[in-house]
Amino acid sequence: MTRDRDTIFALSSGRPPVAVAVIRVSGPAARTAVETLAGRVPEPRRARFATLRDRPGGDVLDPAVVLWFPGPHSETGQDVAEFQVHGGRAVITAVLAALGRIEGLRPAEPGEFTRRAFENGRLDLTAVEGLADLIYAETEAQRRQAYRQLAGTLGKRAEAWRAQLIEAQALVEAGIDFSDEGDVPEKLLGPALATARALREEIAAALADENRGERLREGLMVAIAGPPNAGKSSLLNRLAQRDVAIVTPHAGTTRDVIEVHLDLGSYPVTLLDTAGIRESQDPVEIEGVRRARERAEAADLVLWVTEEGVGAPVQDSGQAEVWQVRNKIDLADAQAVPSSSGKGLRISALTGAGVPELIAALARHAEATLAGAEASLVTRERHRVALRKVVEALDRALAEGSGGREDIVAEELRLAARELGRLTGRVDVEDILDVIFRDFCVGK
Ligand SMILES: Nc1nc2c(ncn2[C@@H]2O[C@H](COP(=O)(O)OP(=O)(O)OP(=O)(O)O)[C@@H](O)[C@H]2O)c(=O)[nH]1
Ligand SMILES: [Mg+2]
Repeated sequence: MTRDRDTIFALSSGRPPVAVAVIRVSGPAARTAVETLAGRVPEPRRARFATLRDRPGGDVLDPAVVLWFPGPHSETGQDVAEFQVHGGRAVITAVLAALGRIEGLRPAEPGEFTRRAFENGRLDLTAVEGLADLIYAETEAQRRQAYRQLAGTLGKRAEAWRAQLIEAQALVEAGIDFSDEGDVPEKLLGPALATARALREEIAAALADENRGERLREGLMVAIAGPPNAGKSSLLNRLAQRDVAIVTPHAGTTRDVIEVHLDLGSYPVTLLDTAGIRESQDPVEIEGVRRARERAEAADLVLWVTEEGVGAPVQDSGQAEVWQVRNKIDLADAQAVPSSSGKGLRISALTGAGVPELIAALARHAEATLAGAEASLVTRERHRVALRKVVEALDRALAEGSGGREDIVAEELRLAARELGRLTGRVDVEDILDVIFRDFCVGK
């Protein structure tokens, strides 16, 4: 963490040209950066208008708003300066170049501001993940979920559990020290095991959420699959309301899996258009069909699209729930008789008949699957794995407790507390940090 001594800078706002660009600086030389470009350092947390120059008395770069957040009560825990400049490419380039010429300053790496916030104890690891989720949140439900995690719903709970476990462990260890004094150990072990039992139940309950938290974070996967030429890509385009996938009268048009993100009543749904499933000699199509099968099997829901009136094999697709969608009803004589159950839907991707009913059924399905998911504590596999390990350690502690092996009980409680410490990033996390911060953009 010696790199902490470097002062970093980056464009934190979006891709230029934009109205206003935000350039941030964090580190011990942040003050020098403000003095060099803007002259006087503003009062802490007060916006000040200043003319930025490439050096004191030098050429004017831009009229700007400057903010000064002295550490340790800043976002990164270090001195932080923020320049709000006109969001043109050349303005931004000139300001970044001027910063780069200052001794001790260098461009930030992706996620480096947040990483400093974590390393300086401003955010725990679950909050860091919540922050990443907030930036990538696409729907209202995802935003609320990310905010809860950033605010510490999981982090604070895990910390409280950890504190209780450490206390329980201390009781057991005290019992071991008094082990030649009659019933003292029993009096200490009993309460410790009671704590372990209560925590075990609470954590197991948090895990028994049918993966709702992860599903909301990642979006419900809905695969459109079926035989070639059934109108799968046409349906995708219709649901996406734009021309995402190529549609042609040739069977075997789609090869790659195409993804579209939809917001259905604030719930995220990822739609996948896949290659028509059939036997083929063409290696490209064979690969497309393989991918189609793989994605359909992993999806939460499969829309199995076939042509109305054409007998087609019914798909059996692993774990996923399957809805039969009969397309091209405009070609058949029959009127569209959309069903509201979500199953046995009849549509025309060409005219749009039956599509509103399909969307409504999907929205109801998303709601039924994801309702309440924002409240789920677990939003990532990482959390689930850690909490499972905690439950396992507590189970072992409880089993040993009845056998009177205090030393093993203490060790299992210590392991459980350590897992919770890893969850919030308090202990032993060097190995996972790169993975977590990799997802961040530059400037965050
Ligand atoms: N009349 C009619 N034609 C349709 C309808 N939906 C799709 N088509 C036509 O059917 C043909 C195939 O449509 P696609 O959407 O490319 O079908 P696909 O299932 O994606 O085909 P592959 O990618 O080859 O598996 C195109 O000529 C579409 O215009 C529909 O509802 N009615
Ligand atoms: Mg297609």
